[in-house]
Amino acid sequence: MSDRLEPAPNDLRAFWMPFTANRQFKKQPRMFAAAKDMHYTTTEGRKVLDGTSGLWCCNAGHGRPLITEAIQKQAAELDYAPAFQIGHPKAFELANRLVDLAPDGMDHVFFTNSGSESVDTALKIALTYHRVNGQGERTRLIGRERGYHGVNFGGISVGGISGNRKMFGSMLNGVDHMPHTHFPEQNAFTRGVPEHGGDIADELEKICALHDPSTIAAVIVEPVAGSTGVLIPPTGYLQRLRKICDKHGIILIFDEVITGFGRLGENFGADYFGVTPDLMTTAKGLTNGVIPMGAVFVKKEIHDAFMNGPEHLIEFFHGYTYSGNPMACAAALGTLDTYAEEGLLTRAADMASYWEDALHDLKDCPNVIDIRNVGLIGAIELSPVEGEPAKRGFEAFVKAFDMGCLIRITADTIALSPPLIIEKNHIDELMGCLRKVLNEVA
Ligand code: PXG
Ligand code: PLP
Repeated sequence: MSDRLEPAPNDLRAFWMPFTANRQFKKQPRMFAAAKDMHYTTTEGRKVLDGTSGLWCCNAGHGRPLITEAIQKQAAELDYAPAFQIGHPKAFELANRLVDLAPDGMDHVFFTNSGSESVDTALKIALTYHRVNGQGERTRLIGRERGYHGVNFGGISVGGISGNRKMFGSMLNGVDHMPHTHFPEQNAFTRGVPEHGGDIADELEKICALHDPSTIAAVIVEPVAGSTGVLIPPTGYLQRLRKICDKHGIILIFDEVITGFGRLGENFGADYFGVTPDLMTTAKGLTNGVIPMGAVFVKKEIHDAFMNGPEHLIEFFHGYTYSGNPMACAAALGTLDTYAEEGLLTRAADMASYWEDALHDLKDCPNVIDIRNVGLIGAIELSPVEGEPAKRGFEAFVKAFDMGCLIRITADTIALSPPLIIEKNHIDELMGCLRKVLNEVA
């Protein structure tokens, strides 16, 4: 890292920032100029503890040498190779390494550039699979209220966050939504997986009855809903979904963009909950967030159903200019090496109980109405200011940043997902900072 930090720019007009309160930001900018391990450094040279792994993606922390070296070497050796009809060695090596990490039977990987692209790719694989399998009438897609599946049209159609949908017209046809799994009255302040509510999965049976199951292509859920404020599935819920999908020949997609790559203390959420989906969407932790990349994991039977017809013809009419981009592959391989060398994919399991205790200690802070945790994920839900939802949450975010901690907020819920390299002293520092923040927000 160079000693000199890049100065803050003084003209902020042109950049229309994503998912940002642009006018507020430009009056009071927050900018990072550097990052190493557990900390960011702002353009003023102030250290900020990373409580969120960037945006849930820098699972190995920042500035990790194996990743940096892999990218530098790759840029000099092979910068880009066409993604269609031509390959390069690292894409194949990476795909093999990934399927070795995946649940048994998920033997193939399709590369994308983000979680949103992984989701739209998985929906297309599901639809095409039924077509090539002689069940072309299966066209309906089922998501869930409060689900987040990225921002592309497929993802917002199956997604269940109203703010991400309401401006964008009718989206995809033939989509329905299951109810969400959040039961604060029964489950508030549960440590880990909540007991109440697993039977809400049976609502899927009602949806099947309504539309006739033979019209349904796929069901997509996040094993743990992250973006919507950390909703942990009640005991038995995912098992029930799996059973209903099996009964009706419906493809079950787990969106593992957040839960993949060690967040819960196992390779994937599927491993943690002991339920194997048919397709699994990933991104984020795949490259430690360093270079954009996503991957869809596919069960052998689904992949093999495509491998028909004349061999010179394309089997799946889908792909991105940057699918399996060499730089992204190098970053991913450096990331997997880092995870393996440091045992990071299971480290959340070692830290989870200390994390849980420290988090739930904040129960007595003002305005706290729920605390939730699983693996190295935490959420603190605050009561909204009357008539001004999201205000208290936003104030907490700004205060925490000023006090040296990076947190995420969804409306009035604080979400935490620190790098998996976190030590106990960092957990103490983060919770200490949050206690001060919560005592100060009005
Ligand atoms: N699926 C899931 C489950 C996600 O969490 C996406 C898809 C989309 O990934 P891309 O790479 O297209 O952003 C996500 C992304 C937050 C937050 O603070 C969450 C995400 C992204 C940014 C912020 O909750 N999740
Ligand atoms: N728009 C145009 C005009 C294009 O030519 C392409 C790709 O060739 C795309 C969009 C899609 O870009 P990407 O493959 O990076 O998703």
